[in-house]
Amino acid sequence: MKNGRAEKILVTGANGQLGSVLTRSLQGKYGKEHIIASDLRPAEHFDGIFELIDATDGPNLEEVVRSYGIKQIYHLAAILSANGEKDPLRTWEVNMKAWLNVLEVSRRNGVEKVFFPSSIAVFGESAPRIDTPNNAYLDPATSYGMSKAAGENWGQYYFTQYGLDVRSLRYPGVIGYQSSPGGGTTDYAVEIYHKAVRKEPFRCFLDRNTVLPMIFMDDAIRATLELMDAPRENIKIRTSYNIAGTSFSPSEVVASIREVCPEFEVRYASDYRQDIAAKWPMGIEDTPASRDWGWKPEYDLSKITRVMIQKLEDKYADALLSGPGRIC
Ligand code: NAD
Ligand code: AKB
Repeated sequence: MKNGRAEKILVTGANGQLGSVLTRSLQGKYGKEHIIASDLRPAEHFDGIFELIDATDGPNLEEVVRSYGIKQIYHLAAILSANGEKDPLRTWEVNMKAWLNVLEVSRRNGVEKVFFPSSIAVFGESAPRIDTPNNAYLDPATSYGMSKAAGENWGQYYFTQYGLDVRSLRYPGVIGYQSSPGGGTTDYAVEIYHKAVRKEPFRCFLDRNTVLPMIFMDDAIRATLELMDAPRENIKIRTSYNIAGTSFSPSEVVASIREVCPEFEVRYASDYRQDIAAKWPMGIEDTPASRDWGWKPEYDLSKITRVMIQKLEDKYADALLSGPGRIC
């Protein structure tokens, strides 16, 4: 906000799981006329300003940034971990090229603040898997994780070399009822709720005891906005901040769902995504985020389950025989 007037903000990857919810939150906070949503694909049922941008196309990105006089960019466009392993070189190419375009276009065109979503995927076998500290050694095992680790360092580089106010969070797996996940290793933890509410059996692609860090969408969005609102001098970490939400395994989420839907059926059939998950932390330590800008999560597993089931029951109510509130 400058002189009481909201600045123009660009969101890349705005059609995605996080991007679609973040865009609506930004519209609510700053006004629809100040938010420019963008993605590779046209947006469906979107109310607001939308531009088709392939973030790997620097001139296209620069033209939009100039024409709207963009002052902040939330760069969410990326290929995620599981899809990323199907074509690792393309994942590196897309994720790195898009991010370097965002940084360079920002530097050249007076963009003041940039958000980069990193991930627990930056950690690999050398980091402690329990309470992984912010400054643990990074040896990611996926192309996606390598692009996020390199991306964090590029963000820090543009901050130290050019003073660009780059801020970043390492999100755990994000769970929300508002949107569908886009090809990650933690996607099971969203799909499982949809299956439970639709009374369909769930085939889990991770082993039952694989504990991973997770965060509820509302916490993830609030963390993003709180980080971006914090005074510049409070941001001591310019690579990326760990943020913890909660941690659980597939069997724990199943138990939590069965408290509400006792008939829920699950079969375990792990695939290549189990190998990715096995090298990620089980829980991350986020003291720097709470110390520097006051981060505190609000959702644990039982609260996530309660809200997911309630909201998805509402969503599917028309299609379900038992009607709202009586799904299980
Ligand atoms: P998603 O896959 O749901 O959405 C990504 C969006 O980016 C898609 O709409 C896709 O069309 C778009 N996109 C891909 N390539 C593009 C390009 N070249 N130009 C423009 N748009 C392009 O992902 P998400 O879950 O919304 O994640 C958003 C960001 O947050 C990503 O950077 C991701 O790495 C990060 N993140 C997500 C999670 C999570 O659990 N969702 C966890 C950690 C980090
Ligand atoms: C993925 O599984 O790829 C994402 C992430 C944790 O970065 N959800």
